[in-house]
Amino acid sequence: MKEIIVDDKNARQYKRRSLIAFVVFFVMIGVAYASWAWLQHQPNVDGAKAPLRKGLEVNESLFSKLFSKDKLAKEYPVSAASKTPRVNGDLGLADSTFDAAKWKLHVIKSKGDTLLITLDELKKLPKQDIIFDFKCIEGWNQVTHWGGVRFSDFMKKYQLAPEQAMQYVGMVTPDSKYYVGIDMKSMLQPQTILSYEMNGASLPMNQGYPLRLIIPVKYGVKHIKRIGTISFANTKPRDYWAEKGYDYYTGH
Ligand SMILES: Nc1nc2c(c(=O)[nH]1)N[C@H]1C(S)=C(S)[C@@H](COP(=O)(O)O)O[C@H]1N2
Ligand SMILES: [Mo]
Repeated sequence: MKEIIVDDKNARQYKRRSLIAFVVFFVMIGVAYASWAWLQHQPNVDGAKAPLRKGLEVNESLFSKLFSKDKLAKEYPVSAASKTPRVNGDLGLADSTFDAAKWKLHVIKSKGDTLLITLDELKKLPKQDIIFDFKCIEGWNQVTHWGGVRFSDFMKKYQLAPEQAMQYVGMVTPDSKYYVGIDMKSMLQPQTILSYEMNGASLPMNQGYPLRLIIPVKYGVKHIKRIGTISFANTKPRDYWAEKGYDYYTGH
């Protein structure tokens, strides 16, 4: 008799637990659906839902803190560089009215006045070569060889100290179709160059003639080809791929 009572109690307990598990399961499905529905109603910020953008921003500040000015990309011997580097991305390069002979780099200073700088003037500054593993977020990488002027030397030469004290650099193609925003710390890395040479020769048109950015601590998206204008800001300049939902920072 005693046995039966115990069994009965166990069975009741078992039934109750199954019921609880069942209810919890459906409540969780409900919560998951409600969260998803809520997210759909959140505004977009820079191409990502606001709460997710917040997550990206937390990542970003974490990375900027971990990232020190001395953390350089690995360099390679000239012999390791690809002879025929891959061409990827032509936004901002298709403008048929672009006249390479008339190109000048526009530098918008913090007070609003603009410097116009020719390629010959840039070539008079000390030349820096860099051979590094170029990485694209699409999943390919390649050792490539570039030459140009260090961004930090460029800032010194053109007396851009007030601008250098600002937090971000914005760069735009002459036709405004491609644009990047980059933190000043990364721009001032000694490996970051305004590049006018690839494999010791003038930049090919499709790789950004006459001037592109090479910034080895960042993924390919930030290496803007054919820079038209450089500007400075304490708020994030527009960034083509960040607006499509990619991480603004994209360092590695
Ligand atoms: N103007 C411009 N610059 C650009 C791009 C672009 O579409 N337009 N694509 C970027 C991307 S995604 C990569 S991976 C590199 C590729 O450089 P490459 O063509 O020299 O390989 O350029 C970057 N710079
Ligand atoms: Mo890329």
